[in-house]
Amino acid sequence: MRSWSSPLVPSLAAEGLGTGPAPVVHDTASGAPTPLGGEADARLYVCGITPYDATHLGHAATYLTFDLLQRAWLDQGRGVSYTQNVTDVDDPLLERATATGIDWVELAERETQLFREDMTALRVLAPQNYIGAVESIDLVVDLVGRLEKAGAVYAVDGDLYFEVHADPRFGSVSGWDAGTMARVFGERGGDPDRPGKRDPLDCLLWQAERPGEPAWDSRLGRGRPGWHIECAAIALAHLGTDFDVQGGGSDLVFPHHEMSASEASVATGERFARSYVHAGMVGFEGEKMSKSKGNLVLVSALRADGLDPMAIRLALLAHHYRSDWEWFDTEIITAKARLAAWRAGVDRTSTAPAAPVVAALRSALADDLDAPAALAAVDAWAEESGDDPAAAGQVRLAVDALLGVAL
Ligand code: 5CA
Ligand code: ZN
Repeated sequence: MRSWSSPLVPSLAAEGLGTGPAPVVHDTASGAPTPLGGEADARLYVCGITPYDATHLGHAATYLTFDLLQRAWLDQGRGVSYTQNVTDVDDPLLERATATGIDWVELAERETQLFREDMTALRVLAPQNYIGAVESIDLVVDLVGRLEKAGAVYAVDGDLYFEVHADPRFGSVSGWDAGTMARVFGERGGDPDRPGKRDPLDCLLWQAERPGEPAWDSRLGRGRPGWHIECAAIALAHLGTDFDVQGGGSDLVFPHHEMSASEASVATGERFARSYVHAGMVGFEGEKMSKSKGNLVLVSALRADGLDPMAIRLALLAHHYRSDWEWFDTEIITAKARLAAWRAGVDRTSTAPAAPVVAALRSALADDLDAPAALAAVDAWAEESGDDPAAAGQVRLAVDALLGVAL
């Protein structure tokens, strides 16, 4: 699938500003701060959208989290290999298509294109591999074959299930107990009560064709892929095993990331991802912002209102990625004022020196992607006066490279 075009990331090293440290982030699986070091290119997989509605601020906040992580890696002088999927066939998409009378392929294409435009406007770094579920069906079928060889697959009325306990480490991503898993599994697309399953948590790998739904011919019979195996197959094919980070919003910790990790490690005998990084949930008016609740604040709507995408970016960065937070329309007023203050700051002919603010930005990012601390450092610099004629240009570059904000 076509990706979008990434903004250029200036090299601070090339400007004589040195390099940054390896980022340390909170890993959901271990529950501990984890240094994401290494010499080779960092490999990142982030779960992409299910394109049945436009990008809301919660999605944008999640993708910005991994944009910051990549900027920290790039500032170290490390390359990044980034893969993101598009769940372009799944129940919610098909249900929305039926409810609105739009062809599901057309709906997916339209919303994916809008997402690309939103990401471009927000200057979010693009994945090199932007991969749809539909174009990955062969990969899914192959991976199910490997699970069959491992003896971890069984059928219920023609649908194929993954036996989660084939993975001795099942449960290690979320760390949840069986009762919590069973409850949340049912709430998030799972089918714990389906008769014929060996374990309530076993998850669907391949769903046999249902009347009126799209299906593909395969060795597994005519049908379509389950959700978790989609991300396992795409990540393994484009990044390999033992990649650095599996990312997404915290609603994906269980079952999605738990299941993908187990499927991939049973199929390959190797670890799926080294670390699991999750962004908090963004709410609006007291509830999680979600398509089904209809309380979305859309990036495209804010853009259509003439709001500077850099102000939207700053409004999102004002919250730490791990916190759950609520959007209030007043956030945008604060963000516009901040953007104006920063722009006035870099337009001055002489300012306070750049080195301390660059160091503060780097240490804030390296410390679990602490964007609010990074913003505070730039706020302070923009208020301070000084007689350095070169600093404004350097701060402009650092804000671009590390925070992705074009001043
Ligand atoms: N296609 C799947 C992942 S494979 C999916 O969850 N799609 S989604 O469109 O529902 O969400 C896209 C991304 O945004 C996911 O990483 C999800 O965790 C994140 N996300 C969804 N809602 C919110 C929210 N309210 N706040 C923050 N992030 C969110
Ligand atoms: Zn996913």
